[in-house]
Amino acid sequence: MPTPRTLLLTGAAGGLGTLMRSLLPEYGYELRLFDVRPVEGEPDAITADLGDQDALRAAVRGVDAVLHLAGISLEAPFEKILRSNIEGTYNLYEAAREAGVPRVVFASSNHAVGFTPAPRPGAPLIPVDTPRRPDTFYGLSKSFGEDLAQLYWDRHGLETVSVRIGSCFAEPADVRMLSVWMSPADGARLFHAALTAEEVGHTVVYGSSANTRLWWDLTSARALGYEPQDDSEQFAAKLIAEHGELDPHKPAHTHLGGRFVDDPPIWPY
Ligand code: NAI
Ligand code: 15L
Repeated sequence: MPTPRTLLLTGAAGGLGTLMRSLLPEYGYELRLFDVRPVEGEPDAITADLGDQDALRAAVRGVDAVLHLAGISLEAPFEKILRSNIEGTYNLYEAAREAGVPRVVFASSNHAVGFTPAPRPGAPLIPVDTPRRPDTFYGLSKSFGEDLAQLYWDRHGLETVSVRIGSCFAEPADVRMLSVWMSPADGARLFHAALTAEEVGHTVVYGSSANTRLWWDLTSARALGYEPQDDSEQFAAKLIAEHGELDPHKPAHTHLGGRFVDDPPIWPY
Protein backbone atom coordinates (compact mmCIF):
# COMPACT_ATOMS: atom_id res chain seq x y z
CA MET A 1 0.00 0.00 0.00
CA PRO A 2 1.42 3.47 -0.78
CA THR A 3 2.11 5.71 2.22
CA PRO A 4 -1.29 7.08 3.31
CA ARG A 5 -1.26 10.82 2.76
CA THR A 6 -3.68 11.94 5.43
CA LEU A 7 -3.57 10.01 8.68
CA LEU A 8 -6.05 10.49 11.50
CA LEU A 9 -4.14 10.24 14.79
CA THR A 10 -6.48 9.70 17.72
CA GLY A 11 -5.08 10.16 21.21
CA ALA A 12 -2.84 12.91 19.82
CA ALA A 13 -2.50 14.69 23.19
CA GLY A 14 -1.21 11.58 24.98
CA GLY A 15 2.32 10.36 25.56
CA LEU A 16 2.54 8.14 22.50
CA GLY A 17 0.49 10.57 20.43
CA THR A 18 2.95 13.34 21.24
CA LEU A 19 5.91 11.14 20.25
CA MET A 20 4.23 10.14 16.98
CA ARG A 21 3.31 13.74 16.16
CA SER A 22 7.00 14.52 16.03
CA LEU A 23 8.17 11.27 14.35
CA LEU A 24 5.54 10.33 11.75
CA PRO A 25 5.64 13.45 9.53
CA GLU A 26 9.20 12.38 8.54
CA TYR A 27 7.59 9.38 6.81
CA GLY A 28 5.44 11.66 4.68
CA TYR A 29 2.19 11.69 6.65
CA GLU A 30 -0.05 14.68 6.99
CA LEU A 31 -1.65 14.28 10.40
CA ARG A 32 -5.18 15.11 11.45
CA LEU A 33 -5.29 15.17 15.25
CA PHE A 34 -8.10 14.03 17.56
CA ASP A 35 -8.26 13.88 21.35
CA VAL A 36 -10.70 14.68 24.14
CA ARG A 37 -8.02 16.98 25.55
CA PRO A 38 -6.67 19.96 23.61
CA VAL A 39 -3.41 19.22 21.82
CA GLU A 40 -0.88 21.82 22.90
CA GLY A 41 0.26 24.09 20.09
CA GLU A 42 -2.19 22.52 17.61
CA PRO A 43 -5.22 24.80 17.24
CA ASP A 44 -6.58 22.72 14.33
CA ALA A 45 -6.74 19.52 16.37
CA ILE A 46 -10.24 18.11 16.84
CA THR A 47 -11.12 18.22 20.53
CA ALA A 48 -13.84 15.61 21.01
CA ASP A 49 -14.71 12.43 22.86
CA LEU A 50 -14.79 9.01 21.20
CA GLY A 51 -18.44 8.96 22.30
CA ASP A 52 -19.21 11.80 19.89
CA GLN A 53 -20.17 9.99 16.69
CA ASP A 54 -20.68 13.16 14.65
CA ALA A 55 -17.21 14.38 15.56
CA LEU A 56 -15.76 11.01 14.56
CA ARG A 57 -17.60 11.03 11.22
CA ALA A 58 -16.13 14.46 10.48
CA ALA A 59 -12.68 13.34 11.68
CA VAL A 60 -12.44 10.33 9.35
CA ARG A 61 -13.80 12.14 6.28
CA GLY A 62 -11.17 12.03 3.53
CA VAL A 63 -8.43 10.31 5.55
CA ASP A 64 -6.42 7.47 4.05
CA ALA A 65 -5.88 5.60 7.33
CA VAL A 66 -6.30 5.87 11.11
CA LEU A 67 -3.76 5.32 13.87
CA HIS A 68 -6.08 4.72 16.83
CA LEU A 69 -4.27 5.53 20.06
CA ALA A 70 -7.08 7.25 21.99
CA GLY A 71 -8.50 5.63 25.07
CA ILE A 72 -7.94 4.94 28.72
CA SER A 73 -4.40 3.60 28.90
CA LEU A 74 -4.41 2.16 32.43
CA GLU A 75 -6.87 0.26 34.64
CA ALA A 76 -10.20 1.95 35.47
CA PRO A 77 -13.70 1.03 36.64
CA PHE A 78 -15.50 -1.08 34.05
CA GLU A 79 -18.05 1.66 33.19
CA LYS A 80 -15.28 4.06 32.16
CA ILE A 81 -13.45 1.41 30.13
CA LEU A 82 -16.77 0.51 28.51
CA ARG A 83 -17.37 4.08 27.36
CA SER A 84 -13.91 5.09 26.16
CA ASN A 85 -12.28 1.87 25.01
CA ILE A 86 -15.10 -0.47 24.05
CA GLU A 87 -17.88 1.81 22.78
CA GLY A 88 -15.32 4.42 21.72
CA THR A 89 -13.40 1.96 19.56
CA TYR A 90 -16.67 0.65 18.10
CA ASN A 91 -17.68 4.25 17.24
CA LEU A 92 -14.33 4.81 15.53
CA TYR A 93 -14.67 1.63 13.44
CA GLU A 94 -18.25 2.48 12.46
CA ALA A 95 -17.19 5.93 11.32
CA ALA A 96 -14.24 4.46 9.39
CA ARG A 97 -16.45 1.82 7.75
CA GLU A 98 -19.07 4.37 6.70
CA ALA A 99 -16.39 6.63 5.22
CA GLY A 100 -14.64 3.77 3.40
CA VAL A 101 -11.34 4.23 5.23
CA PRO A 102 -9.32 1.17 4.15
CA ARG A 103 -7.03 0.66 7.16
CA VAL A 104 -6.78 1.19 10.91
CA VAL A 105 -3.72 0.58 13.04
CA PHE A 106 -5.05 -0.21 16.50
CA ALA A 107 -3.04 0.37 19.68
CA SER A 108 -3.66 -2.93 21.42
CA SER A 109 -1.56 -3.81 24.42
CA ASN A 110 0.50 -6.54 26.01
CA HIS A 111 -2.22 -6.44 28.71
CA ALA A 112 -4.55 -8.36 26.37
CA VAL A 113 -2.26 -11.31 27.18
CA GLY A 114 -0.92 -9.97 30.49
CA PHE A 115 -1.55 -13.11 32.54
CA THR A 116 0.63 -15.17 30.21
CA PRO A 117 3.72 -16.38 32.09
CA ALA A 118 6.89 -14.76 30.80
CA PRO A 119 9.18 -17.28 29.08
CA ARG A 120 12.20 -18.41 31.06
CA PRO A 121 15.56 -17.62 29.46
CA GLY A 122 16.09 -19.96 26.50
CA ALA A 123 12.40 -21.02 26.32
CA PRO A 124 10.40 -20.32 23.12
CA LEU A 125 9.14 -16.76 22.75
CA ILE A 126 5.40 -16.07 23.21
CA PRO A 127 3.63 -16.32 19.83
CA VAL A 128 0.89 -13.88 18.69
CA ASP A 129 -1.66 -16.70 18.71
CA THR A 130 -1.15 -17.45 22.40
CA PRO A 131 -4.60 -17.48 24.10
CA ARG A 132 -5.73 -14.04 25.27
CA ARG A 133 -5.35 -13.66 29.02
CA PRO A 134 -6.29 -10.06 29.87
CA ASP A 135 -4.91 -8.89 33.20
CA THR A 136 -7.39 -6.03 33.81
CA PHE A 137 -10.62 -4.52 32.41
CA TYR A 138 -8.18 -2.38 30.43
CA GLY A 139 -6.56 -5.49 28.92
CA LEU A 140 -10.03 -6.92 28.28
CA SER A 141 -10.91 -3.81 26.26
CA LYS A 142 -7.82 -4.35 24.10
CA SER A 143 -8.86 -7.97 23.60
CA PHE A 144 -12.28 -6.65 22.49
CA GLY A 145 -10.60 -4.21 20.12
CA GLU A 146 -8.69 -7.03 18.46
CA ASP A 147 -11.92 -9.02 17.99
CA LEU A 148 -13.72 -5.95 16.68
CA ALA A 149 -10.91 -5.46 14.16
CA GLN A 150 -11.25 -9.10 13.05
CA LEU A 151 -15.03 -8.65 12.60
CA TYR A 152 -14.62 -5.49 10.53
CA TRP A 153 -12.10 -7.26 8.31
CA ASP A 154 -14.18 -10.41 7.85
CA ARG A 155 -17.51 -8.63 7.39
CA HIS A 156 -16.57 -5.28 5.85
CA GLY A 157 -13.07 -5.67 4.38
CA LEU A 158 -11.66 -2.94 6.63
CA GLU A 159 -8.04 -3.86 7.34
CA THR A 160 -6.35 -3.53 10.73
CA VAL A 161 -2.98 -4.16 12.23
CA SER A 162 -3.44 -4.62 15.98
CA VAL A 163 -0.18 -3.74 17.69
CA ARG A 164 0.19 -5.26 21.16
CA ILE A 165 2.49 -2.53 22.37
CA GLY A 166 4.90 -3.41 25.18
CA SER A 167 6.21 -0.23 26.84
CA CYS A 168 6.79 2.68 24.47
CA PHE A 169 8.58 5.39 26.37
CA ALA A 170 11.85 7.27 25.81
CA GLU A 171 13.61 4.76 28.11
CA PRO A 172 12.62 1.57 29.94
CA ALA A 173 11.79 2.40 33.57
CA ASP A 174 12.20 -1.01 35.23
CA VAL A 175 13.70 -4.46 34.68
CA ARG A 176 10.54 -5.96 33.12
CA MET A 177 10.57 -3.24 30.49
CA LEU A 178 13.97 -4.49 29.32
CA SER A 179 11.97 -7.37 27.78
CA VAL A 180 9.02 -5.40 26.39
CA TRP A 181 10.39 -1.92 25.59
CA MET A 182 9.74 -0.30 22.23
CA SER A 183 11.81 2.78 21.55
CA PRO A 184 9.77 5.68 20.14
CA ALA A 185 11.81 5.51 16.90
CA ASP A 186 11.02 1.79 16.54
CA GLY A 187 7.39 2.62 17.36
CA ALA A 188 7.28 4.99 14.39
CA ARG A 189 8.98 2.33 12.21
CA LEU A 190 6.42 -0.27 13.24
CA PHE A 191 3.40 1.99 12.78
CA HIS A 192 4.71 3.03 9.36
CA ALA A 193 5.17 -0.63 8.38
CA ALA A 194 1.65 -1.41 9.63
CA LEU A 195 0.23 1.50 7.63
CA THR A 196 1.97 0.60 4.37
CA ALA A 197 2.32 -3.21 4.19
CA GLU A 198 0.26 -4.90 1.48
CA GLU A 199 -2.79 -7.02 2.28
CA VAL A 200 -2.70 -7.23 6.06
CA GLY A 201 -6.33 -8.33 6.55
CA HIS A 202 -6.36 -8.37 10.34
CA THR A 203 -2.83 -8.95 11.55
CA VAL A 204 -1.79 -9.03 15.21
CA VAL A 205 1.79 -8.11 16.08
CA TYR A 206 3.77 -7.42 19.21
CA GLY A 207 5.28 -3.98 19.45
CA SER A 208 8.79 -3.83 20.82
CA SER A 209 12.38 -3.18 19.89
CA ALA A 210 14.90 -5.94 19.14
CA ASN A 211 15.59 -6.40 22.85
CA THR A 212 18.19 -8.91 23.99
CA ARG A 213 15.73 -10.04 26.71
CA LEU A 214 12.68 -10.07 24.41
CA TRP A 215 9.71 -12.12 25.67
CA TRP A 216 7.63 -12.40 22.51
CA ASP A 217 7.89 -13.30 18.88
CA LEU A 218 8.26 -10.43 16.41
CA THR A 219 7.83 -12.62 13.31
CA SER A 220 4.43 -11.16 12.32
CA ALA A 221 5.73 -7.61 12.86
CA ARG A 222 8.82 -8.30 10.73
CA ALA A 223 6.57 -9.78 8.03
CA LEU A 224 5.07 -6.29 7.64
CA GLY A 225 8.54 -4.99 6.80
CA TYR A 226 9.34 -3.79 10.34
CA GLU A 227 13.05 -3.77 11.10
CA PRO A 228 13.64 -2.72 14.70
CA GLN A 229 16.88 -0.84 15.25
CA ASP A 230 17.03 -0.50 19.04
CA ASP A 231 17.76 -2.80 22.00
CA SER A 232 16.97 -2.02 25.64
CA GLU A 233 20.17 -3.78 26.75
CA GLN A 234 21.99 -0.44 26.86
CA PHE A 235 19.85 0.36 29.97
CA ALA A 236 20.18 -3.06 31.65
CA ALA A 237 23.17 -2.54 33.94
CA LYS A 238 21.75 0.67 35.44
CA LEU A 239 18.23 -0.74 35.95
CA ILE A 240 19.46 -4.00 37.47
CA ALA A 241 21.79 -2.10 39.83
CA GLU A 242 18.81 0.02 40.95
CA HIS A 243 16.07 -2.63 41.15
CA GLY A 244 17.80 -6.05 41.17
CA GLU A 245 17.03 -8.96 38.80
CA LEU A 246 13.44 -10.15 38.29
CA ASP A 247 12.23 -12.23 41.25
CA PRO A 248 10.76 -15.61 40.10
CA HIS A 249 8.43 -15.59 43.15
CA LYS A 250 6.72 -12.30 42.32
CA PRO A 251 3.74 -12.50 39.91
CA ALA A 252 4.48 -8.98 38.68
CA HIS A 253 7.94 -10.17 37.61
CA THR A 254 6.86 -13.44 36.00
CA HIS A 255 3.93 -12.42 33.78
CA LEU A 256 3.93 -10.41 30.57
CA GLY A 257 1.66 -7.78 32.13
CA GLY A 258 3.99 -6.97 35.02
CA ARG A 259 2.30 -5.17 37.88
CA PHE A 260 -1.01 -5.03 36.02
CA VAL A 261 -1.52 -8.66 37.22
CA ASP A 262 -1.67 -7.74 40.91
CA ASP A 263 -1.46 -3.99 41.45
CA PRO A 264 -2.40 -2.18 38.24
CA PRO A 265 -1.82 1.55 37.89
CA ILE A 266 -5.16 3.35 37.92
CA TRP A 267 -6.35 5.91 35.34
CA PRO A 268 -6.37 9.20 37.26
CA TYR A 269 -9.21 11.07 35.50
P1 NAI B 1 -2.09 8.29 27.16
O1 NAI B 1 -3.00 8.03 28.30
O2 NAI B 1 -0.91 9.17 27.39
O3 NAI B 1 -2.89 8.85 25.92
C1 NAI B 1 -4.20 8.44 25.62
C2 NAI B 1 -4.92 9.64 25.03
O4 NAI B 1 -6.25 9.25 24.71
C3 NAI B 1 -5.01 10.83 26.00
O5 NAI B 1 -4.50 12.01 25.40
C4 NAI B 1 -6.49 10.95 26.29
O6 NAI B 1 -6.93 12.29 26.46
C5 NAI B 1 -7.11 10.32 25.06
N1 NAI B 1 -8.44 9.77 25.37
C6 NAI B 1 -8.78 8.96 26.40
N2 NAI B 1 -10.09 8.71 26.39
C7 NAI B 1 -10.59 9.36 25.30
C8 NAI B 1 -11.88 9.49 24.76
N3 NAI B 1 -12.93 8.89 25.33
N4 NAI B 1 -12.04 10.24 23.66
C9 NAI B 1 -10.98 10.86 23.07
N5 NAI B 1 -9.71 10.79 23.55
C10 NAI B 1 -9.54 10.04 24.66
O7 NAI B 1 -1.61 6.85 26.65
P2 NAI B 1 -0.37 6.50 25.71
O8 NAI B 1 0.71 5.94 26.53
O9 NAI B 1 -0.10 7.63 24.82
O10 NAI B 1 -0.98 5.29 24.88
C11 NAI B 1 -1.63 5.49 23.64
C12 NAI B 1 -2.39 4.21 23.29
O11 NAI B 1 -1.49 3.13 23.19
C13 NAI B 1 -3.46 3.82 24.30
O12 NAI B 1 -4.56 3.27 23.63
C14 NAI B 1 -2.77 2.76 25.13
O13 NAI B 1 -3.71 1.86 25.68
C15 NAI B 1 -1.89 2.10 24.09
N6 NAI B 1 -0.69 1.50 24.68
C16 NAI B 1 0.34 2.30 25.09
C17 NAI B 1 1.48 1.74 25.61
C18 NAI B 1 2.66 2.58 25.99
O14 NAI B 1 3.69 1.99 26.35
N7 NAI B 1 2.61 3.89 25.93
C19 NAI B 1 1.59 0.29 25.81
C20 NAI B 1 0.45 -0.46 25.33
C21 NAI B 1 -0.63 0.14 24.78
C1 15L C 1 0.17 -0.22 28.65
O1 15L C 1 -0.72 -0.78 28.01
C2 15L C 1 0.01 1.14 29.19
O2 15L C 1 -0.84 1.94 28.40
C3 15L C 1 1.34 1.85 29.39
O3 15L C 1 1.13 3.01 30.18
C4 15L C 1 2.35 0.92 30.07
O4 15L C 1 1.92 0.64 31.36
C5 15L C 1 2.51 -0.35 29.28
O5 15L C 1 1.27 -0.95 28.97
C6 15L C 1 3.37 -1.41 29.97
O6 15L C 1 2.96 -2.56 30.04
O7 15L C 1 4.47 -1.07 30.40
